Amino acid sequence: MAKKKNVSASDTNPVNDKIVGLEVHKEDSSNELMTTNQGVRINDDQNSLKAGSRGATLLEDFILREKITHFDHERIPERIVHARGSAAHGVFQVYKSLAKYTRASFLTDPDKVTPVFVRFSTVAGSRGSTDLARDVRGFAVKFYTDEGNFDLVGNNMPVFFIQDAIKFPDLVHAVKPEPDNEMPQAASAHDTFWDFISLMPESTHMIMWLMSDRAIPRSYRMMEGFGVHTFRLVNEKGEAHFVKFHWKPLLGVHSVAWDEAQNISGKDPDFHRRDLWEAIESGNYPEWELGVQIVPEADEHKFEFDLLDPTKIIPEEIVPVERIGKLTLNRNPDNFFAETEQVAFHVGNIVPGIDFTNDPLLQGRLFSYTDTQLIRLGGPNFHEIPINRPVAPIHNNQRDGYMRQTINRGKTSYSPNSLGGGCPFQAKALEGGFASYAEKVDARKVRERSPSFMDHFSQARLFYNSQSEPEKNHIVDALRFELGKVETVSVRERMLVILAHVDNGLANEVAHGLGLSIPKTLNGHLNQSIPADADPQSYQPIVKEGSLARSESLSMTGTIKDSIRTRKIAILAADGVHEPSLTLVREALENEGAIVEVIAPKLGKIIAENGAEIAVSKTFLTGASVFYDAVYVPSGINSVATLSAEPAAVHFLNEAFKHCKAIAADADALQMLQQTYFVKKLPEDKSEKTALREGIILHDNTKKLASTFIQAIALHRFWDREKNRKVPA
Ligand code: HDE
Repeated sequence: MAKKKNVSASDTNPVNDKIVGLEVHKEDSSNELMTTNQGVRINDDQNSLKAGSRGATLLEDFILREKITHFDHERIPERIVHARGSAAHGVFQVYKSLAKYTRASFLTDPDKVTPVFVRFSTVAGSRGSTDLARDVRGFAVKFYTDEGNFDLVGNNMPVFFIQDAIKFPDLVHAVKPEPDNEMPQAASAHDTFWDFISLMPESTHMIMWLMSDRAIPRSYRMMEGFGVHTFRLVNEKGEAHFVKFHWKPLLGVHSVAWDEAQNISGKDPDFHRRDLWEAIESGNYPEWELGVQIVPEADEHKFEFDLLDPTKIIPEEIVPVERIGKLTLNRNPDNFFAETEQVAFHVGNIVPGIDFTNDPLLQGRLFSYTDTQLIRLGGPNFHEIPINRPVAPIHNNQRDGYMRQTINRGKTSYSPNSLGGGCPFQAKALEGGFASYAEKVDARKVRERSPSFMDHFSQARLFYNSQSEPEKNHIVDALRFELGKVETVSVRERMLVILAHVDNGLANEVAHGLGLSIPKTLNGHLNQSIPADADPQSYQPIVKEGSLARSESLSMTGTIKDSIRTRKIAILAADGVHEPSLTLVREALENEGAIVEVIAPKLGKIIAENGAEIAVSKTFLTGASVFYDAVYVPSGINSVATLSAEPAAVHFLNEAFKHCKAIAADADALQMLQQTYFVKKLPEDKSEKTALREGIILHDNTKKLASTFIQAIALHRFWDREKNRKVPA
């Protein structure tokens, strides 16, 4: 049990109870002889057994048969949603006891280090699809607590498309590739998705998030996570509070540009996977703080939305997020399939001190996750797969089934029993036995939606109004892109009506891009998701204004922008580069924790002006500006001349400009910038203020350049550059 502080999150070779537990299952072939699965040593793994060297292969070749049979069965069904994912091990530690709210041991003992396994994912694409799809990201955390596994199976957006689990198969059928031609892959920009959405106004708030840059994160390490549903925390006395869970990344919340995302998808579809892997390998352990919004039970009905409605947030202005602990990912898996693919999350895995609410989406999920693992992992014993095993011991009367690993001893597998001494015993609450929160239920069985769920637009509007100008423009662009890919005009028009309920300006701008106008009247009702015998009127959205005009935390503008830690910076150079400048800037960046790579016309080394040799990381063929957060061009007459004549180098800069990244160049490297299309937009003065406004740093003093460049990179992007939308690159 992880009672003692046995690991520090920053250990370079972190060990915790879960890691130790996994150890016994590991295999390492170094210096070993090859065997069959029966342990028989293999003498020839190159040739099958034949009747003569040119003869037919013999059926008796058990080595060939075993190898091929295993191979034939190496694939399991991919997850129906969240198929594409990447994961890592880590630890969680609470800052101070939350005993006032919960009895969960991992939330009450600040000395306790709880092992975790976290899987990030996209939703719609297949296992091999791009990381940079416009999509929701899964953020699933398995806490191996000493009281059993607690899974916080969340997303990087705080709301969801639908309010009731019964609509989930419809939503997923609509967003997945269309069934006749299996197109498009990992994309929502197609008719069936928008057809469904345009008939389901409850999805409007989520659509605002999905069309925002939150759907194209810069890194898994730079996105928020949310439990989405309202859960309950229950303390030792049995008192409950409602709770919403948040993950706040310590590197801030940052996204890429849509054009950049599409480029990355072609050049490195593993971009997020690689980023996570490399950060952990290099000791840059990703960190998040766990936040909670706590609401007393008595306040359940005090909000202008329903706490049980998963299409609503509790604005942070109304209930602040209290940061209660830290998650650190500090170890990559050893084997993708065994760990990342076979991990089985379940929103229903809770521990004493945490409980559910009646959110109808959550209630449906409670069924779905076990059910899906049964087919995906092939039987009821998936909890025995090493990555899924709790660190807490398991004792019960469940037995047998496919792939059973545990060898249960004794005669009794039933309870009550006397032959087995009554074992295993039920645990009293004081012994840590789970007791469900005794919520009072007194109701009729109905298939209905509560009227308190019917305000579908006020929070969508709150989200839109809380965005900065560039963020709003990105939403307009995203909608124009997505609806532009929709071929059915009536679907586009229905969406315009929905958007008009959010903001007329938004709807008009999207309409303009689609060459349409917002239809005056809708053919039929806004909400078409109505039971056959219900009054359609009672299912129509309630259109109302929320009391809050803006909520700062919904915009990424105010996120953390004071560090360049783990940011990737390209230095463009060729033979003849001025080595002292290159080295000074490189060292200044690296001192701040950035990762610097030299890009040159060819691999190997470049010879600097002063004869120094500089190793090249990538060429213009293997590197691209979309892999970097910023770019620097050092001086050196020959280097600058070579790069200026190299179209790929000029393109590199043009693209970095287009994607609003910080660009620095020594004054002597100006010739290079003169080849770019943004030459006319170069700042006129060299003041730091201008440089930090424009994101272009030109300086003859390399030291000053470096310090301004560092501040500029920390600002992430200079979205205002997009005001002039003529950005070819
Ligand atoms: Fe999931 N979801 N989901 N989901 N979900 C799955 O379980 C489901 C929902 C989420 O990295 C599946 O093991 C239903 C909301 C994540 O392995 C499946 C409903 C949220 C992951 C399933 C929802 C999520 C899943 C597919 C509506 C955010 C990936 C494979 C009632 C709070 C976990 C699997 C991983 C995966 C069902 C809605 C998050 C089919 C029925 C809301 C992060 O069971």
